[in-house]
This record gives sequence, C-alpha cells and structure tokens, in this order.
Amino acid sequence: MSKTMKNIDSFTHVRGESIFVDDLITRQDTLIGLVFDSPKAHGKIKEVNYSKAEKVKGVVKIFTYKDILGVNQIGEILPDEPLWAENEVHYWGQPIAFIVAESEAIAKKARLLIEIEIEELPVITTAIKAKEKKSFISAPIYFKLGDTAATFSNCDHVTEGETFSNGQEHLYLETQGCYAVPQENGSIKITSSTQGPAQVQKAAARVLGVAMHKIEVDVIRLGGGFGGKEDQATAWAVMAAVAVQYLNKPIKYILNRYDDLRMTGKRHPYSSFFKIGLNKDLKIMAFEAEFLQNSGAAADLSPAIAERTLFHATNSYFIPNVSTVVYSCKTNLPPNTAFRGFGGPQGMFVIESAIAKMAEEMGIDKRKIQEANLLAENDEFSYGQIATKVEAQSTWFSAKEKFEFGKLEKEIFSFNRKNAHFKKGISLMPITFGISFTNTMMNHARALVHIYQDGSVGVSTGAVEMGQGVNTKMLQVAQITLGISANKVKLETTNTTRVANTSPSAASVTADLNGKAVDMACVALIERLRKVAAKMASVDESTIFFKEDYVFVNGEKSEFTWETIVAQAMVERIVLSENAHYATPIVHFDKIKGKGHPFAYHVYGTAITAVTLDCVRGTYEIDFVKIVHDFGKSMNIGIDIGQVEGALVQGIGWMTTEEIAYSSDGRLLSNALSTYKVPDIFSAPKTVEIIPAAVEGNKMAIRKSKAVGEPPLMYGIGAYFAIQQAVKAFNKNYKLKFDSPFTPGKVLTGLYEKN
Ligand code: MTE
Ligand code: LUZ
Ligand code: MOS
Repeated sequence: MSKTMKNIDSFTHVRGESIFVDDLITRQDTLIGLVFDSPKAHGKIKEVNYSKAEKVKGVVKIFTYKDILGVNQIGEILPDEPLWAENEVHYWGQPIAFIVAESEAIAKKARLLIEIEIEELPVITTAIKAKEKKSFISAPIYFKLGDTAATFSNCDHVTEGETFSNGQEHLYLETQGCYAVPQENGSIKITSSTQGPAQVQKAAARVLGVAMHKIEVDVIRLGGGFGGKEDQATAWAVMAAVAVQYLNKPIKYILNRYDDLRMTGKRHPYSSFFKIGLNKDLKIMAFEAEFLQNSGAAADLSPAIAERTLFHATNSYFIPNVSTVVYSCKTNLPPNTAFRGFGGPQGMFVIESAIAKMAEEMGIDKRKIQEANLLAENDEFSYGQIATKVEAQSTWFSAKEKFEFGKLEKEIFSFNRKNAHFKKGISLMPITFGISFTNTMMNHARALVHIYQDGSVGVSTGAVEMGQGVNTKMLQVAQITLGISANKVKLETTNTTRVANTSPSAASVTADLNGKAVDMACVALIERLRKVAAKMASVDESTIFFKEDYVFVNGEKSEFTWETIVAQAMVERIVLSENAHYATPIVHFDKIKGKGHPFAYHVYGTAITAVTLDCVRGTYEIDFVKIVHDFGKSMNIGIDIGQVEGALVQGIGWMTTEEIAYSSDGRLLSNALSTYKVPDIFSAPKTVEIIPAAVEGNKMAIRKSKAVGEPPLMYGIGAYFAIQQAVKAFNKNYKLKFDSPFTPGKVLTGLYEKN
C-alpha cells in the first residue's frame, strides 16, 4: 500500500473553483435549450400545436424530429430509441421537442403554451404485467451449469419464493447537461457531462448526418455519474448539437432537478422467482432463478445489465447446478439504465433472499448456510469461468475474526433479551464482483502522454473523472513510471480529438484500462530518455533509472536532472510524445452458449452490519458496518476507502429508504427529494470500519490495485437482512418477505403482522 496521495481535485472542489459544464464561460450569443416531454406514458400523438409557444418573445425555434438531417435514433445496443418522439410516446417524460430561447425563463414560459393531444393507449408499469403481455425488449438470456431438475429430487431441503427489488435514482449532484458551440465549416464542439464521450460523438454524428470528425466532445469532469451518464447523457448533447447545426449559435442545456428526475431512467426494478435445494450438510446443490427486469420503454443498456444479473446470481457461493433466466421486460417507464453494480446487486439480493428463506424453514441461522457454501479455489461459476485467487472465504473468516463476530452476536442477543421495544439485528454479507466489461470488445483504452520541453507532462486518456478519483490514479501511474514528482504531471480533459473511440468510463474498470495505457506510454518514453541519459553520463543504458526527478546510475543519484535529459532529447530530435493502447488479454465470452472467461479478475469482501429497530415507530438506525475488503494492493487507499464508504451508503439507501414510485398511469410520484428519501447523516451507519484484506493483488489490475468503484455497493444488501432479523426478534410470527426497500412503513407492518 503506497502512501495516500490527496485527490488532485480536492483543492478546487472545496474552494468552489472546479469547473463543471454549467460553470463554463459561455459565448455572448449563447441560447438556452429546454425539452418539451410527454405528459402521458403511452399513446398516439394526434396533434401538437406549437404556435402559441413560438410566438413568445425570445423563443428562437422549437425543434422536433422533422428538423433532423440524419437519423432520429440514439439507441446504442438496439436501435429502438428516437431522439424525439414521432407519432407515439412510450413513457411519461419522453422528449418530443426542444425549445431554444434567449433565456431559461422564456423557454419555460413557452413550454407551458405547447398544446398536445394524445390518444391514450394501455400503460404497463411492472415487469410482471409486461411478461404477461409478452412485452419484451430482447430475447431472454439463460445461464446453465449442471442439471438443476435432476438435482432437486435428491435434495434434503427445497424451497421456493419470490422477491422484488425497486429501482434507484442516481441523484448525481450535477444534473445532466451540455454546452454545444459551432466551430468552422460545420464542426461542433460539445462539452458534455457524460461518462461516454465517444458515444455522444457517435450518436451526434448519426443524428446530424455528419462525419464523426465534425463532432468534438470534451468532458472536464462530472459531479457524479453512477452509471446514469453512461448512456443517458447522450440525448441532451445531441439535441443541442441539432440546434447548433441549424442555428449556428452556441446552445446550453442544463436540466433542472425535476426534469432530470422525470425524464431519465434509473436502476432497474426486478421481480424474481427462485428455487433452492440443499443437502443435509447445508451445501447448496441446486439453484434456479427467473429474473424479470423492468427495462422501461427502450433498450438502453438493459440487455447487458440483465446479463450481469446472471453473472452475479450466485454471489460468493459455489453452486454446482444452476439454471437462471432473465427477461428484459418492456414497460412504459423511462428506459432504465446503468447504476453502480449494473444488475449485479439485483442478482445478489435474490440468492441472499433464497438463503434467508431456506434458513428460516430449517430453523437455523442464515450465516450457517452462507458459510458452508463460500467459493473456493478452482470452483466453476455458472458461466464457465474458473475462480482463481479467491478471497471469499478469507475475507469472510477474517471479518468474523478481526471484528470478533461471536462477541458482537452475543451483545445483540443480550440486548434483545433486555429490551422490549428496541431490537437489534446483525448480518454478514459477502460479495464477489467480476471486473471487466462483460461485452469483451469494450475492454480497451488509450492514453496520449506529452513531455513538454521544460520537463512538465500532460496526460490525456479516455477516462472520465466523476468523483471516483481516476485522474489522481492516472497521475500517480505517470509519475511513478516516469520517476518524477506529482506536480510535474497534469491531467487533461477527456476529449475525443486526443483520445478516440473509447469505451465509457464504467464497469469499475476505468483506472485499470486507462492506467495500463498510461503506463505503457510512459514506459516507451522513459526507454527513449534512458538512452539519452546513458549517453550524457557515459554509462551503459542498463544502469540508468529515473527517480525523484533525477537520473540514478547504478542506484546512485547523479547530477543529471529530469529537465536536463528532456532538454537534451529535444536537441537530439527525439519524440517526447507517446500514444499507447491497452486491451485486456484473456477475456472472452460466448453469448450464445453463456460460457467463457468474461472477467479479468474478481473483487471479494465481507461486511458485517448491525441495526437497531425502534419497534414502536418502525424506524431504524444502522449501528455499524464492519468490512474486510479486497483492494488488491491499493495504489491510493484514501480514495479507495472513500469509494467503499460511498458505495456502501448508496447500497444501504437502495435497500432501505429509497423508494421509486410511479402511478398506475406511469407518472413518477417520487419526483422530488421530499418524496424520495436518500440516506442523510442520520441514516448513514453510525460507524464504518474498513480493513484491507491481506492479499497479494492481481496483475490484471493497474499496479495490482484492484477496481473498487462498484463492488462495495452490494455490502448494502446486508442492511436488509439485519433489519429482517431484528423484525423477527420482535415478532416471531413475522413471515420473511423479500420486498426492498425495507422502508420504516414496511418494518412497522412486519413488526405487528399476526399471521
Ligand atoms: N464515485 C463517485 N464519486 N462518483 C461516481 O459517479 N460512479 C461509480 C463508481 N464510483 C461514481 C463513483 C460507478 S457506477 C462506476 S462504474 C465507477 O465509479 C467508474 O469509475 P472507475 O471505473 O474509475 O471505478
Ligand atoms: N457497462 C457496460 C457496465 O457497458 N458493460 C458492463 O459490463 C458494465 N458493468 C458494470 C457497469 N457498467
Ligand atoms: Mo458504472 S454503473 O459502470 O457507470
């Protein structure tokens, strides 16, 4: 573990000097965009009357699909999503038109004057209803290992059940937005708050009907993305570009919070059905699950997310017979999208529920079943990958030992004996998360490194900084590989003209992919500079090493500084720029067979969560979460601990208080922070302890520092089962339900249900 370097953004963040899209200095003739969206969830558009809106002074033009010169299509995985609705609307909040005006106030005034007549069609809001109606986005996906049907008949214990996990609002602090500016000869520069600049570029070129080289996308940083800007930052940027193409004026569009909440997709709600079979030694012999994913009205990333649900359907357990299927169900909700964990959390919630149900029926502790089935070296995942360097058991047992689980458990039993109106519960939650884009072709990245003639360095990559600290890690890689101090290195914005054809910053793999590319570029540069240094010092090249801004010869600091060598390289006309490309080796996956080796490696860990219920009110507090987490060899433990804490609280929110609600006619009811409860300082755990697992790290990770962005979100699932145990401690008649989030309302019902 190297000494923690401070996040390079913290200085400007705390001073309010960091620049986001809305902080850009705009050109004087900049116009403001605003979407007019569907006021109904499903229907035929009979008529839209823009005449009153167009007459508002200061309205420049209202754009619709008719103004598109290219193709009205922004779907990435499937071409099923128009930029602007044509004759039908499929969800409440679907963009129909784009008002461009001199100010936001004018645009808002105009929006209220647009008259629309919609012939309503039946609305589907749940995955179960969609499946009944055979309303699907794509074909179901199946993973199979062994033979579940034959195995169940030999099991000593079999149970079945169903679960529901709700969606989740990303609630990035910075709402979606963009600023598009005309350049020469029909080129457009778009500054976008996107995780995927190359996708914005590609979609804009397609919709505008221009070559990709006409579109430059620049990303400074995001005020959070959490997956919500992996695919869904595209629409706004493309709308602004269409307006720029027509008006030849700069267009800015920053969504206000209400519009953002209403128009964007969220984490997918899932309705799932499971069947689990154990033998008398508590070994899980067979597991079947059917997942119904509520995909919303268009594909977006749903099929990929559905697939990852299956990858994580057995979480940290080895199960020899597995049969899982997932349906991407088409409903009349905004297209649901990537959200930290990408379908993995939804899968893990189901297996944990199945284990809990089985434990209840057998009258034993859930932890006994969990512990008896933890993954071991060379176990096979249902998708054919063989587990290696497994830390499922080691993190589990080290969490139990380091945090004195036996003692914690005793304290909770004795608290529950003594207290009538307060009850505590405790849970263990192991996680196993695969690192790589499951779509193999996306696992690549590039970096462009310039050494300027004064010795300072500029680094460009495809990585988007969204608060996760990837720029700091890129800087560390460059600094260490070049042997120079941190203040010599600058991270440039993410720009499609410097680093092209990138994958979005997602799947927790941004630092790995881009970091490896930065490392390769720096290695190539240092090789050249070693030759220059060897000549200057009149020694053999093999004795040269760069460290602390100096040339070291045979381990001894020489008189030659980094700057001298760089200056000499200029004299010798040696190229001081390097572009490198990294593509993850080994990974492959056959989507038809559902078999392969999709992940470069897995991240492991175990969390212990304890809660206290107020059994009069149904409210609860998270007493503590204690985690042993597999960071590999963390290259920045400060940033990585921050990622674990943030993901944990986000996971707890998903499982406890964050409740997305739509009316039966498809209108978002949880449409503000007064009706949608995210964790605050009172609902966050009172204490969080995180201990790095004693592991050697993995060479597939950047500097053996494992990916950390998404996996810890799933520790939050532990909160659900801790609350459940506390409810049971109060009310022996409570029948376990698996219906998340476990809101205080549901807790209260559970505490007093009679059965
Ligand atoms: N952390 C912050 N502060 N803000 C974010 O938007 N996104 C998460 C995670 N951590 C996010 C974050 C998600 S969904 C992913 S996939 C990863 O960061 C992406 O960055 P990485 O690949 O560099 O881990
Ligand atoms: N995005 C994606 C992801 O396109 N593919 C993935 O496998 C993935 N995994 C996690 C998060 N985002
Ligand atoms: Mo994260 S869901 O991969 O953006």
